[in-house]
Amino acid sequence: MENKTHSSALNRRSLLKGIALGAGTSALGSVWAWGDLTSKHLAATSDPAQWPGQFDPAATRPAFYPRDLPKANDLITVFDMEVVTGVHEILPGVEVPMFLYNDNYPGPEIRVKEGEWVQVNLKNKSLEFHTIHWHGIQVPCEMDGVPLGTQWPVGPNQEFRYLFRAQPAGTHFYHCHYMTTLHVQAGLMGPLVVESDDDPVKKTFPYTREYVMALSECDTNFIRNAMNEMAIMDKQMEAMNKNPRMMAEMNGRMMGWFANKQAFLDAIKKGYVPPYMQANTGLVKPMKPNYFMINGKAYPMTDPLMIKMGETIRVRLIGGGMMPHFMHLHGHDFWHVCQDGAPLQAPVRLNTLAINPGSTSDIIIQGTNPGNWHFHDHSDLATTNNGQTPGGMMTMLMYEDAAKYGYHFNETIALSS
Ligand SMILES: [Cu+2]
Repeated sequence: MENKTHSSALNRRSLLKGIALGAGTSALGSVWAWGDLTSKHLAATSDPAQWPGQFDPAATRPAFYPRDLPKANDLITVFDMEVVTGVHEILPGVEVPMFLYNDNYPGPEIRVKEGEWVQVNLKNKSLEFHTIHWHGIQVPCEMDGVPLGTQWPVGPNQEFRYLFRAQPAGTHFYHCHYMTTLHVQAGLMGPLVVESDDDPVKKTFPYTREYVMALSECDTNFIRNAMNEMAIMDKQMEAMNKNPRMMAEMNGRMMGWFANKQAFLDAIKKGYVPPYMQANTGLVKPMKPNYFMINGKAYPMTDPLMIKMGETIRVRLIGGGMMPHFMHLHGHDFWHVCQDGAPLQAPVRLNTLAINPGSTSDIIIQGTNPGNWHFHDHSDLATTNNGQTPGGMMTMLMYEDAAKYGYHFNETIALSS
């Protein structure tokens, strides 16, 4: 088996050498050190033996007991996270009212080491309720950020301290868990990367650069309407807060909060009409997303992935929205190495990968084909800006040293085709 792989690699190299010779003595031929920069180079720098070979049924067990508390001398990394109401620019001229973690969409990247204690001080400077859910992290239950499930939602001017140990290693994210249809779409989502010194991806594919791409989409008409409705409701809430009797009367009616299932069923017997039985009261209406973003920006404002010939890069893809996205890379195959943070049983060779809502995928791209290459969602809807193509969830894999290999590129920005 080993011999067969080896000889087919040799055949592939000699075949390519033949093509280069056939091209004659062009300028391209003189710098085309294909064998050194690709096959030989990649074979020398990647080591399949470093990949965990054995399926381990106990792998889902947290490395540290989640309900432990920090000991006296343990180091705790502290992050301050403030939720504000602000404006996010998806594209020049497309400014959307949003809730923002630290005035940013997506929220700031949290990057910590596996096992490290993380404290996040959430301060709510908006007039709505919020939480933070640590998506994919094995937190103690009280830190899971589910309003009315594991904690009270954090109200205007209130604070909540999250404390947990960063585990397991891998690509994760965080998001608000209160009224998620609006709050996550309207800005409250950010990357969370847990690094490990014992990372099979880094060991197998020693990469020199990495990129994080949070994928999301939004219906700007829905967001604008909902944020306006919220602003009106917030004013009513403020008035109610000044009138405790009114607040008590509204509890369990307008908000629909009950102590338990029995209390809910008792209320129905007494004539309570749940919100979902009333016409047009829900915030969740059929969405028509019209902007599709990578790290909060749509094409042509997305950032490219930079690479060099012979370089290996890691891309962490986060499904931070409500739709799946089908990321396709031109001119290359890549290795799908992790899903939801954890290494796959074996890396999978692909050129298109579905990133589902709530899921993360890590891929390895190897610099083997100089040029500038599209990397985009292959669904036609997601490569538009408000119905205009091209746009949306699209970026480029760009070779910094492409000119050295005879490829010259004049940048053009197309806003309609
Ligand atoms: Cu929220």
